[in-house]
Amino acid sequence: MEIQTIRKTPEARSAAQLPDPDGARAGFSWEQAREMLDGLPGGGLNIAHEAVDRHARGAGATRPALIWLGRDGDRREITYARLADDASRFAGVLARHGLGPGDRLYLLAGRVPELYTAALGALRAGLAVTPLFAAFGPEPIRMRMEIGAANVLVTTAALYRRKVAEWRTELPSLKLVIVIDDAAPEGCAAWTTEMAAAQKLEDCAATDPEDTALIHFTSGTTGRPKGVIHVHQAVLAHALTGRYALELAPGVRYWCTADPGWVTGTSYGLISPLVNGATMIVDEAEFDVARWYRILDEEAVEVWYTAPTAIRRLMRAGKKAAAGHDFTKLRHLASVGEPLNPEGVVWGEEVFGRPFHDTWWQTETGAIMIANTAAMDIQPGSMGKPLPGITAGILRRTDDDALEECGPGETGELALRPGWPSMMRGYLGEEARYRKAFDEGWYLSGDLAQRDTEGFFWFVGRADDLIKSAGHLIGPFEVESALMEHPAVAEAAVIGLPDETAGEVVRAYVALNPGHEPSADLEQDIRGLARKRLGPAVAPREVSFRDNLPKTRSGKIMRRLLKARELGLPEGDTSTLETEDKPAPTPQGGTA
Ligand code: 6R9
Repeated sequence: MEIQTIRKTPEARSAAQLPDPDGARAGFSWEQAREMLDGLPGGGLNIAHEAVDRHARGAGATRPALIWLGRDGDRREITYARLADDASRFAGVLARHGLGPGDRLYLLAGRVPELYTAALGALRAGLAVTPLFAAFGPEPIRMRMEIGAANVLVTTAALYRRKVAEWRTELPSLKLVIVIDDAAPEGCAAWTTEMAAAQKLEDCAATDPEDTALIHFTSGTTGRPKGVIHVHQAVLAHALTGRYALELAPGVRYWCTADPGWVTGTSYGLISPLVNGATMIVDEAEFDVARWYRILDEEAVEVWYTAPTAIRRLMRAGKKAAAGHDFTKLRHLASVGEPLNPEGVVWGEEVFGRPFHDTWWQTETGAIMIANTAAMDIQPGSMGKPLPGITAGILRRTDDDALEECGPGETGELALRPGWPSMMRGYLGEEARYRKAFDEGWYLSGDLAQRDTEGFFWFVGRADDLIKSAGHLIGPFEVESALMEHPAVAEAAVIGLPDETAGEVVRAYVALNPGHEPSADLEQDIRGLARKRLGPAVAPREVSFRDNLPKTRSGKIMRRLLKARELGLPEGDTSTLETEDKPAPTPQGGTA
């Protein structure tokens, strides 16, 4: 189909929070943007204070902060005053256990109100917060809690029993486990008992803007997952980008479908909407076509932030599935996490009367960097333009290993000039890895992209082997390590193969140890082990047997060669496959 520029009406343009992104950039400074925040006495800054306390003390007190939709039909409205109250009480729970600044709290639960209370309470008490996916298996959970030396875990009894209990004693840093349910397993404290026994922590911890607030784990191509450090100051970027890219404002009914285990569900499913005084819809249930249309309609959602995998699944269900619903309240639709096909953008217009607005960012950037804002005309398929305060470039390496900017339409690595408030401050315990992400004053994103003559950015693919499956960023190494634990497996290689709905699916290739023969039973057994260890979101969909896997002379598995072969693509310049620290000069097929 022929995809044309989607032009915004003058009314839409003037109603937008950001009149003209190119114009707004010129007069913009982060210093001035600080007016959006309140701040603590003495120059301190705390995300929880900005997100709830200040609204709870003012005109926003009785406004719903969170509308919670339970899996089984419960519906609860929690006002800003109530949320601030609960968070202060939970901060008191932590203080009562002697926990405070310097300690680390992990969250492992579904999207229940306590998760939001715990995150805000911990920030208020000065702890660093790490949300994990409840769908993770025990292995990724344990690895992330070890790397971060977790001190407190908030979870459910079932998740604790299934995923933590077995190895808990091997993590000495973990002093306290609080389960949200009433009946706590041995060695755990119960949420209601703790909350009843605690005093509210009246004063917010006097955190400095540069104190660690959030640690989000993201995958790397090699080695362990990376703990990305974000500071309280990041809240300024959450505030501003939420307003400009998502049209958030006081009272706006907003639904972010992302789980807080993913950075999107924390930056834009918790902090940004609250800082902007919006009302967030939180749905406990997993994706379901009929349920989602009903929520958009019945909850009168005005701003919706979702992901291409979900959009594709809705598209697949057909337009009929949306029939009979009223979407007239919906003012702004946005997407993140994977390439948004032009068809998806246009489909938004057809079904909701509004196009989807693609946004681009990463765990490392902490907030939206490039976006199609409400006032902009949309080039379907483009990620949009850098927001005010953000400088982006497309770079390539010269023969003498320097960086230079590419011309319009040329593919290179998408890079950003550091300096915005939510830029990561480090990878936990991995200074060298952190430093490697920067060169010549640029942060190198690991994505390949192009910029056109009008300044729109277009995603091309990843420069490395990371896999994006249904929005999850998956490190092949972590999956390979789990496969290697199977006694029959001698070697494993994991790649992403294109998939119509999930974008990419995880596919594993294994070579067997002597004495083992390929069979359907063995395949199932290996896949079963991976699923148990890693959880369904990360485990390979399929495992194929190979006599041997392509390797470099130094013994590194050449995932990209495997992928090129699998997809029947040219194998390209294999010299680039030997190192993992340099982007390949050309995009790899199948990822865009
Ligand atoms: C927020 C988030 C980051 C990687 C990123 C890129 C991919 C994100 C995208 C996109 C194409 C977009 N990605 N947004 N690709 N178009 N609009 O996704 O963080 O999980 O760290 O993933 O996701 O490859 O580098 P994270």
